[in-house]
Amino acid sequence: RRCDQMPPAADPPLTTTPTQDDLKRVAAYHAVDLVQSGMVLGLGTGSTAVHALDRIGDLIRRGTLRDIVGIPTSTKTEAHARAVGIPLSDLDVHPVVDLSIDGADEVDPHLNLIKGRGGSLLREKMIEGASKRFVVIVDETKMVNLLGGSGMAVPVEVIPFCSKFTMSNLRRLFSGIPGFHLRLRTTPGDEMTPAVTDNLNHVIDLFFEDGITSDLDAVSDAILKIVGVVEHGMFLGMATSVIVAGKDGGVTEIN
Ligand code: ABF
Repeated sequence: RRCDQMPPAADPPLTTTPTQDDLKRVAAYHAVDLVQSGMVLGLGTGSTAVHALDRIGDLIRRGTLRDIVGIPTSTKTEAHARAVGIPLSDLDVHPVVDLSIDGADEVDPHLNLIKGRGGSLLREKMIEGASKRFVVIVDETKMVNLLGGSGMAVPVEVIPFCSKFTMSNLRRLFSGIPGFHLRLRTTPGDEMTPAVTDNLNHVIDLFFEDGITSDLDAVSDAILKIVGVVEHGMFLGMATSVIVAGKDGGVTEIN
């Protein structure tokens, strides 16, 4: 892997003591430096990606970026992109995406990712998988040695029909792994109601206490084989590069 220090983005927005949100913004601005007029862009979801949306909208308004088409990875992103003036489309009309920019929950040294804490993993995977280039933007807290090792769940999107049945099949699949547990994601503030994704599905969060120590592709295949599973939040071998903003103000691109 190459690891390059990046020069400052066009408008460094940092104050003297950067907050985590400042770092997210720095990573996002660096990624937007890669955007060129005429591109079809995959627009990510989450608190890091939102800075990229704001920046793209700003550059469109200033006339620096022209003829941009954005493909949003969630209804939330769609609304935000519309509000900041990014023209929108979808994969049916634009099946090839030039560049996608999105955050992640965890990034391992091989640039494998866990995504989907925000519940948008299915559309993200479709759009980012259709991208010639997929640039991930994170602050340094997202870098891990082993996926799942920071206590982050691997989200699995499942159809709502008998999701408890699907959950037992997932439990059985990982029953031999010490410290493994799982739970149906619920709506914030209402533990009785399952959370519902943009695709009207449910999410089961898988927790691997010591991180995922077995082969990631094998884990991925095994999850996808369970009938009722729609997709999971492990994005393996998909990222082209990862832009990491550090507390020391340095920005690194790993590819
Ligand atoms: C989305 O944003 C998700 O896939 C991922 O869960 C999340 C990262 O969120 P944040 O940038 O808010 O930390 O892309």
